[in-house]
Amino acid sequence: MGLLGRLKEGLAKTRGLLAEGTRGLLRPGKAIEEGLWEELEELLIEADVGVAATQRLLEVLKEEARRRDLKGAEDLYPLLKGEILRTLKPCEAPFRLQKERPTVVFVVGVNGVGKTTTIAKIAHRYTSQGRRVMVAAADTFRAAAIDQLQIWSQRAGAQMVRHREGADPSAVAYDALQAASARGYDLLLIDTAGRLHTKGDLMEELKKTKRVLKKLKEEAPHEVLLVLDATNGQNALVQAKTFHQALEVTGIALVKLDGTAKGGILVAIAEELKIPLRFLGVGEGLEDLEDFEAEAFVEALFSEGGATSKASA
Ligand SMILES: Nc1nc2c(ncn2[C@@H]2O[C@H](COP(=O)(O)OP(=O)(O)O)[C@@H](O)[C@H]2O)c(=O)[nH]1
Ligand SMILES: [Mg+2]
Repeated sequence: MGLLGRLKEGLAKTRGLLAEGTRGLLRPGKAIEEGLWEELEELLIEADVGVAATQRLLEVLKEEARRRDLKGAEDLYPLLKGEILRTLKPCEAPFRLQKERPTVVFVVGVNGVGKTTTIAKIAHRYTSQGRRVMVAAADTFRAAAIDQLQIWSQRAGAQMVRHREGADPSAVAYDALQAASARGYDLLLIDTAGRLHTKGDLMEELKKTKRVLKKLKEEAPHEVLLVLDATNGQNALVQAKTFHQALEVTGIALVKLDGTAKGGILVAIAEELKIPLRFLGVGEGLEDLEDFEAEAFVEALFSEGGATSKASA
């Protein structure tokens, strides 16, 4: 399946809610009147677009409708699609390796969001391109977490640095960076623990690991990649704010976009955080990782694919 195909498939449920919902609402024959705005507002909120983005989208649409003296709701549909694209576009900044080796990616996020899986997918992408990838098991909280990363790195063809369970995460990260630098690895991905973000000590521990990396190499980490689970909806936004405040997140991977109708959260993230969206996760396999491209995303989101589609003109 092609790139856009997989993305389209992953976004099926979000599309059902957001695109088919708005197409149903903004259909030919329906007039622009007060009730319509309320219905549209409800729909956008339900699709997890978030309060801030919803309010702004409505303002822009109302203003355009006034300015152009629009009467039919169907004229709002392309405007909405265009405005969502404009909101997402500034966050389009795909992940790239640095010229100097290794590019260091510090991967953070709440427990269970998909950090380890995403690391495996990124590792796989680069080993497939002939790059040398190292992963660091700095989630030392449970032995099972270390073993899980080991299995994934083997499958992805990446080298792994591990210490025993309960070891100091900073020490693992430090050793890995030293090894990756000495041996000329292209990419170092650091896995971390994600016990509840409400516990202050997790943030302190992560901050410490970041400091330790910096001590060894001024530019490291090149990326603080926050993994967010799309199925968490608005809660993902809350997590993002907490992590960003503590760690200055430089990139986001939004995963589990498959099988959720909450893909609209991407619009909320773009509206409120303006942090580059590096990756989209659309499944549990090594290949299920996409770069975020605003046009492709909006196309996939508003396409009329599937059995329920009408023939497009
Ligand atoms: N459907 C789906 N599941 C995912 C995706 N990414 C991760 N998962 C699943 O989420 C669960 C937790 O992932 P894991 O990487 O262990 O999370 P971590 O605790 O943050 O390291 C696993 O069952 C993964 O298979 C995704 O993009 N789509
Ligand atoms: Mg993990």
